Amino acid sequence: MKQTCSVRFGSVCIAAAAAWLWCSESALGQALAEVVSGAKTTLFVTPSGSDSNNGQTIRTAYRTIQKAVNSVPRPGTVIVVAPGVYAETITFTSSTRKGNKALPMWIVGDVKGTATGWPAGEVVIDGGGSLAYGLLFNAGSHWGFGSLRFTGQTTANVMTDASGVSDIEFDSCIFDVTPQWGVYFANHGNLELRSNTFTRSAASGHATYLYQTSGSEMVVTGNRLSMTGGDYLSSGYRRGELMSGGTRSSSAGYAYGIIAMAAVPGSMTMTIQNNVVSDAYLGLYVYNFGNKQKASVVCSNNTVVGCYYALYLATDDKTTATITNNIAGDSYVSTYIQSKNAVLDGHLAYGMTYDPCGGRSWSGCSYVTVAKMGEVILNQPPSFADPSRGDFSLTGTVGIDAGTPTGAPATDVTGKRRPVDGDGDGVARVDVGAFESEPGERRKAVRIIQWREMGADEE
Ligand SMILES: [Ca+2]
Repeated sequence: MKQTCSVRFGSVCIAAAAAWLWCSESALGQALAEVVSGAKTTLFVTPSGSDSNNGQTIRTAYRTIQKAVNSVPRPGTVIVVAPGVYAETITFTSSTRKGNKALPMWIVGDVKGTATGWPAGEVVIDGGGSLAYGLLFNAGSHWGFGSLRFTGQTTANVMTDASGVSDIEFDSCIFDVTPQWGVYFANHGNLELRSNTFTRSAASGHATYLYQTSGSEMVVTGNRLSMTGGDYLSSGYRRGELMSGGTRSSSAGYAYGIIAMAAVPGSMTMTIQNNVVSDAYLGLYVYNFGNKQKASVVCSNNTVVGCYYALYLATDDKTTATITNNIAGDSYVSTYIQSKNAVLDGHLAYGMTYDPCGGRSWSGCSYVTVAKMGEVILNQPPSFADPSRGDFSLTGTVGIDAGTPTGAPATDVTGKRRPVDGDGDGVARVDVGAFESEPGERRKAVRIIQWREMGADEE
């Protein structure tokens, strides 16, 4: 596939995927620092450690994360991992100790070096192009993972297909999506994905596949991904092309962005907010069918562009849905909603290659079935600050102060409080999309945390 190299260093192309390897300071810093400081027990893993140590001090650290996981003495244990490369698959089995709701376990990358005294740097779980998984859950509950980078796996960065895996959280991690899957979670219980970044340099691979069949809660907030790196709108998805003739699942043709599905025995809430997705076959897919009791979905303030389907949301009649303040644009089908008990409001749709509603009001359009249709802004393209670098903050007037308070998260994808009075009329209103803009704010450059060289065949 011909791609444009937007940034060069000498003769080396360092653009595309590289532009996506950034994350918000707020997400990386505070919450995980609190996790470390609140630990009941701390175990350490460093590149110079040894698995014959006791892991209880930095000087007596383990070498592998697996050894630390196997040695956890009690709930509330935090495993602090020093910057470096860890070439292993970390497996959770029925004999792995479980946390509980009050005292979860955490594995935290000490990317700033403050907890281990090591020089700041990434904490990389590296499959080396030969290991199938970075994390493999055959069992396990109440484990969290923060500030880790997963790269070099061949099948999935993170995998479970086992019932009984529940209350797993990923916060501020980076997933270099494998040629098949990034986060593959099926038949699991409660799951939270917060402030993670997904990148892809291979020609195939899906960011997520989430299908929850037990528990009561799924949270997917503040994640960012592009299936074509920084080559914004370079894929054929928005023109209705599937690319490379792929057919389904792990093949090249249908790159999934966020796939969030649930069918559980009890009551269920899904919260899908502040995600930024571009250039995928299915950008944001929310599917809530087969629940035995009442379910609710809040899908708000997401920015999804450059897809075949940008926002695709379908629920059964037991489910109520709040679908507000989303941007779904520059896509073949921007919006497909089948959710009888849904409210759709503050919705910005534009750049529809195929417009099933014929450019008219969406009332009565079979592609959008909801109980209550609020404001839909049609065919007014917003102006994004720097989308090829993942910065989809609004710089023009379209979409600013155009949202509804209903369903809006209290902060935006960067952690900024919302609403802000972005149009200067003295009234603070929520913006549509994942970013909340200041009036006349000079955009702060996103923080690039690592460049990656692109393969020659992609130049
Ligand atoms: Ca605003």
